[in-house]
Amino acid sequence: MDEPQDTILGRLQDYGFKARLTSLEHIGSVGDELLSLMSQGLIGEEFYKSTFSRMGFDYATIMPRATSILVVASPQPMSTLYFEYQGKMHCVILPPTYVHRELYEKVKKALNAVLPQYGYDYKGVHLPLKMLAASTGLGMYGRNNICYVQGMGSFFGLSAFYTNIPCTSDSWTDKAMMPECVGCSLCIEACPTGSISAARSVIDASKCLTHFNERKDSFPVWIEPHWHNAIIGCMRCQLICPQNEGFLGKVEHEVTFDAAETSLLLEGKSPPELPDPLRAKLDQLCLVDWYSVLSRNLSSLLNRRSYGS
Ligand code: B12
Ligand code: SF4
Ligand code: SF4
Repeated sequence: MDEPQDTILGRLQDYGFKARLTSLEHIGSVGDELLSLMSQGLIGEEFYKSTFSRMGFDYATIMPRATSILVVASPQPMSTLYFEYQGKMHCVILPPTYVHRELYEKVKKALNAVLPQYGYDYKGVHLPLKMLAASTGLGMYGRNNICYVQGMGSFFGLSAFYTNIPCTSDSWTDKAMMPECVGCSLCIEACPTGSISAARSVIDASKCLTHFNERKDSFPVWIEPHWHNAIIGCMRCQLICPQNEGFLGKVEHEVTFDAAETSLLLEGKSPPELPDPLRAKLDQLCLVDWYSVLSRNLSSLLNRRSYGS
């Protein structure tokens, strides 16, 4: 007879997710590895503090009865946004994972439908997700440091949950880079900021375009206007990757902003001042969460395009 773990993972697969279960005992080694990366200078101290100090390593306070960690990959294609500006329609990418509420709700719906039937429960937790996916064999790293899952390319969101599902067959394994990366350097060449390097396996996150366009500070002068390619984040190292070829045609949401809406966004009016239909569009796309950088990012993209650079 199948163990509960196999039945549950199979049921989640029927919902379109890929998932792995691992014992809670590995949580300490994830924390240790991050500390070691920091001591080797591969991740900065400030980045370590701001990103990982608020993560949920302390499982006892989150779910005292937890015995395992469930890592879930949920497919999510890009979305395309159309902005009417100066008499032209401009198509702009919203990369996978930013429409996060919808993604997370779908996973939770599946977990709620499956786990209680077998007498188990779960708690969502903020942990280093790529490390967990790679360490459970759910995915493999690309040279671009993005995680790839079979059948999804890199177009998916990851989430992790503490659970009390007994981990009878632990999926913990050595992390691996995709074999296809050997001899390939397309993402290195496509990265406008030089964040990816053949010499080190960890990207220089402090140079990544996403690092800058997700925060409010003005862009450093060395960032060329024509590098901007998405309303938030950057798609260059994923769009060029041959491993994503089969996943580029799908679009999750297509949303149009007319000239008046584009102009309100560029003005950076505060969300309560926006008309309800515009706020609803931003809300659906989870762009309300990124509102403080939206006007600057949109202006960088539209002006780059207007001047044709
Ligand atoms: C902080 C963060 C960022 C930072 C720093 C990124 C970074 N590389 O660390 C910034 C703002 C730059 C960023 C950018 C992006 N991010 Co981000 N980010 C995160 C966050 C919050 C933590 C990531 C983390 O743990 N970093 C720490 C480093 C040390 O972890 P790591 O990369 O896994 O480290 C290993 C590899 O570098 C590695 N390695 C690489 N190759 C190999 C090969 C072998 C064999 C081995 C052993 C190791 C190895 O060695 C390290 C240790 O093992 C997660 C969400 C979460 N809670 O996990 C999302 C997350 C990782 N981001 C995500 C995404 C989508 C992006 C962007 C693509 C966004 C976009 N479209 O613009 C870019 C991609 C940049 C890139 N090329 O990596 C997704 C990843 C989905 C996926 N398919 O991988 C996540 C999981 C969010 C989510 N909920 O889905 N991100
Ligand atoms: S572009 Fe090439 S090297 Fe980069 S992640 Fe894809 S297969 Fe690997
Ligand atoms: S997301 Fe963009 S800037 Fe960051 S590593 Fe990939 S190509 Fe480079």
